[in-house]
Order: sequence, then structure tokens, then C-alpha cells
Amino acid sequence: MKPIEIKDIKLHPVALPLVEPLKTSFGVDEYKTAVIVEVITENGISGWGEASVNLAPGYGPETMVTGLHVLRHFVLPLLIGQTIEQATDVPRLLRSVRGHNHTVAGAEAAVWDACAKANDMRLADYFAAFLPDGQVPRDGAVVGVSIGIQPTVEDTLAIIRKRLAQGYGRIKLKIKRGWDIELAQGVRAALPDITLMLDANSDYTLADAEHLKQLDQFDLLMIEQPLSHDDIYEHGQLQPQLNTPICLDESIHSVSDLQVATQIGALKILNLKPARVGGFTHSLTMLRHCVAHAIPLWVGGMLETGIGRAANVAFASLPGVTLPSDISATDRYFDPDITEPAFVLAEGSQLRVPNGTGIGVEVQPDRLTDFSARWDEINPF
Ligand code: OSB
Ligand code: MG
Repeated sequence: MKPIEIKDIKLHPVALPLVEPLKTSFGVDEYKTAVIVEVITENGISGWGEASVNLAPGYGPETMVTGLHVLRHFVLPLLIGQTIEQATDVPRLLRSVRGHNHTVAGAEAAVWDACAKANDMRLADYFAAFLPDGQVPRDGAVVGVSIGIQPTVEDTLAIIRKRLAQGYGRIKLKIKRGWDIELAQGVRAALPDITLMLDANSDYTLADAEHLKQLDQFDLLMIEQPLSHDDIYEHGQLQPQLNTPICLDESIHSVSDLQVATQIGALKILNLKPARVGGFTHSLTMLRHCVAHAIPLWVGGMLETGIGRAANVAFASLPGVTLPSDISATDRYFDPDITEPAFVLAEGSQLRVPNGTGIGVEVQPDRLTDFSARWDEINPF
């Protein structure tokens, strides 16, 4: 592998209007915000990464302000001027920065893109270089779509039907306390055969076990993160009471969390969000863990812009990612996106891995400028 020398790093905080906001049990945003990280090498390559952070600490503890602060004052000084042999060296360089996984993941992703480009490789192939020999990426990632909380079952059904017509093969519905059984019942009655799953985003407690058991009758692929965002133990108490497999999202931040969860039976499926676990190096370790323990996994999303999404598509094309990922076509999120070309849904509910080197999509400088200006306008801090 050819190394890269990091000459400079630029930060581009952005806000993109969402085509369809995603209402969850913890809130709703009109804008997708992120800090775009641009790593510039001595050879003139720009590597792009996305620190996916929101305005509020609603999904995880990080925000736009903490992301910018930690990147500027702690992450960038550790990377600028460094020679990086391979992207998996980044966690070691950043070991003095604890936590802030989404933030660190954005910087690491930019290095991954730069390294893949320096080696004239697609990011998917550069990832696969760190897997056992013979494990090659597939042509695309099998994906589904995540649908926010709607006012009525009928509204939800209308959106599901639109997504099915577009070719999505797996539907995920957000639920919350008081908006669950009636929804699942209504959707199943109308669409008995679709591949359906629910995501509670941590809205329940173990005291709701009896209530949650009612979901077993709806033949769900899984229920994502029913209990607290920082709980593993009680998910281990809940899983044996349900037939529906529990998938953990919010509460798995590290390989260690995953080992504990595996050991106590707190999950049957993993939502692997590269941002949440601090980047792709750790994601690769977790992928290997899941393969070794026969835990199905899929790649989760944070409504990423084309920059973060392209990297997630590359990761989701790896063997070992066994269930449809939360990565949808560009038109589900933005019009326009920061990058070109758009991701479009292909045959088999897939997004194709682009052919170009690195993330394989091109950042549009004028749009980056526009979306940075939009961030300045809406930044309430
Ligand atoms: O819980 O998976 C989640 C988006 C923001 C925060 C949390 C979640 C989500 C999604 C989006 O479900 C999936 C996507 O990016 O399409
Ligand atoms: Mg989730």
C-alpha cells in the first residue's frame, strides 16, 4: 500500500434541507447537518469524510458544536503533517481523543478515501484488502428504507406503497410509546408479505416487556433498540421474552460493547453504523466479530450526505454484511446532494458501488459552498 502525507485538513460544516424529514421517538429535523472533512495530501489528493452530527444531542451525545470543537482543537493537530501507511493506522494516532465517535469517524473516513485514491483503488476494494484473502466486495449493497413516524396508519401506508413501487425490498418504520401495535397491525393487515422491521430508538423500558411481546405476531425481521440508548444488560433480559430478534443500534459503541452483548444474548442482529463505532477500522473488527459469531449485520445510516453514504455503500458491499442496509437512494434524502452522480435504486433493492477510486462520487464545490452558507444561516449557537 502506498502511504499518504497529510498536508492540510479543511472542515466544512453543512446543512442540507431534507426532502422528507425523519420523525423518530427522539425528535425530528428539517435539516441534515454534518461536518465535512477534507484531507489534502502532499500529492494534491482530496480525501472526503463526513462527521455526521446533529444540532441536538438526541441520537447520541455529539453535536455540530462539539464536532467542530473536537476536530479543530484535538483531531486535526494529531493528523496534519503525518505520514499514514494505511488507513487502519488512524485509530492509534487518535487514541488520546476518547469518545466523540461520530466526529473521529468523519476524520478517519477522509483518510480512508485519500488512501484508497492514492492507491488507485475503489474504497470497497481498499476495505476488502483488510479482510481475509478471497473476500471481495459485491457489485452493490442491498438496501432498505427508513420511514419516520407519520400522523396516521393510512399516511404510513401511502409512503410504504411509494417506496415499494420504487423497488425497496425492506421497510423500516419508526415507532414510539403509544405508536406501535396499531401501526404494525394496520401495516401487516394491508401488506402481509413485505419485509418489515421496527425501530424504537430507545423509547421503552423493561417494564414494557409484556406490551412488546404483542409485536411477535407481526412477523417482523427485527426490532431495533427497544430499550435505553445506554443499556445492554436489560436487552439481555428482554430478548428471551421475545420471538422477534432484537437488533442493537444506539448502545453498541465498541467491539467491547459488542462482545458483552453477544455474551449475554442482548442482541441477535447488529446495526453497524460506522459513525457510531468511531469509524471503518473498528467497523472492520466488528464485521469480523459478527462473521465469527454468526451474527447477521447490516449498515445503519444517519441520513448521510453523498460523501458519508458512498463510503457506507462501499462498506455494505462487503461479504459479511448479510441483511439490507439503511442506505437509500439520493432522492429519498436530498435535492440536490453535495455529490454527483446521485445514487439510484437498482434491481434487487441495491445501490451500486461506484466505479471511481475512493468513495467514487465527486464533491460539487459550489454546492459545498451553498450548504456551508446554509449552516451559517441556521446555526442557532
Ligand atoms: O436509528 O437508525 C436510526 C437516522 C438518524 C438517527 C438515527 C437513525 C436514523 C435512521 C436513518 O434510521 C436511516 C438512513 O440513513 O436512511
Ligand atoms: Mg436505529
